[in-house]
Amino acid sequence: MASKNKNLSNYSEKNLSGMSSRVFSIVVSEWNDQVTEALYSGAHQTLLDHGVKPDNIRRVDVPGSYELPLAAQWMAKKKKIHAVICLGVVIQGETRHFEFINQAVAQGIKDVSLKYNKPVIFGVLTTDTMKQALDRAGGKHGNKGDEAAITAIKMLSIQSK
Ligand code: DLZ
Repeated sequence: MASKNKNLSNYSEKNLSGMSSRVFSIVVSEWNDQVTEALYSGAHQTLLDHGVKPDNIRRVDVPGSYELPLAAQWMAKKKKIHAVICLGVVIQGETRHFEFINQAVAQGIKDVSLKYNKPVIFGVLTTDTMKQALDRAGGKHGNKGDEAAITAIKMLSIQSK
C-alpha cells in the first residue's frame, strides 16, 4: 500500500462534497469506552468537517464489539441511513476470545455491508495492549475513528459516481 494511504486521519479532499443530505449511523461499543469514546469523537468531528449535518448523525451504543454487526444491521436496514460506521476495540487477552470476537465482528460487518449494499465500515481496533489502542484513538498513530468516517464518505462518493 502506498505510504500516503496508510493513515487517513489527516485526509481531506475538496471533492468529497455532497454529504449534507447524507445520513450516517455510528455504532459504538461500550467495552473499553475510554478508547471508543475517542474513536467516536474523531468520527463525529470528521463527518461534521465534511459537511454532514449534526442531525444526520445517529449514534447507537452496544455492550461490546461482538454486538456491532447486529446493531449495524438494524441501522443499515433503514432506508434513510446511507452508511454505518462501527467503532470498537478488542484487546488481546490471555484467552482466545480475541480471535473469536475479531473474526465474528469482521465477518459480520462485511456481511451486513454486502446484504444492504451500503458502506458499513470496520472501525475496530484489534491490538495487543491498551497503549497501542490509545495510540490509534487520537494518539501518536492518529485516530481510527477519523479514518472510518473518511472511508464511509469516500465509499458514498464512489457509489454516487
Ligand atoms: C467478553 C469480551 C471480552 C473478553 N473482551 C472484549 C474486548 O476486548 N472488546 C470488546 O469490544 N468486547 C469484549 N468482550 C465483550 C463482547 O464483545 C460481547 O459484548 C460479550 O461477549 C457479550 O456478547
